[in-house]
Amino acid sequence: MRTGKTGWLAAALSGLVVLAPAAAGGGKPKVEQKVVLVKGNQAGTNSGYTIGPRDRVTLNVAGKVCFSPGATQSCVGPGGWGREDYPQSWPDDWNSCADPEETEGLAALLVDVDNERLPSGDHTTFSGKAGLLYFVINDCSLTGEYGNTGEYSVVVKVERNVVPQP
Ligand SMILES: [Ca+2]
Repeated sequence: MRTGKTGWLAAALSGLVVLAPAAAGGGKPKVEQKVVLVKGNQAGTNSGYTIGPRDRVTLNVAGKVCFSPGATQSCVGPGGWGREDYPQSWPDDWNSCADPEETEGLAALLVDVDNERLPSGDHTTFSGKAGLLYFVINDCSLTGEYGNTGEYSVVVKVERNVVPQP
């Protein structure tokens, strides 16, 4: 009985010791991580993270989005289909509408923070941005005749307050 009580007290105290540095704002930086699924048929997907200029964000992206129904050749990774031959290879898709960022790959995964966009590729790391972290599928035809299937799976890692103030 007595040993049990001491054991519990020791456990509680060691818990306090572990928590103390974080509560004091020192120690190891805070790291948050989760997987966000970005559907190919949705224009924007909220990551749920609001980031600050001193946060470092690291993204690792897997998965495929198919930008034209029933065409397996249209299935691409997060870099999308190259712009150079898009009009020649997919004339009907190309004619249907204007994509969000016409310099980036078709159906590529774009990162959007406060309307500032950059391509994620398979992997990217950035800092110095502030706002809600969104993902955008770079395709104007998300549903219907030229609609999309598939999704990207994004491992999002946010390290809080690890870079100097820009
Ligand atoms: Ca499409």
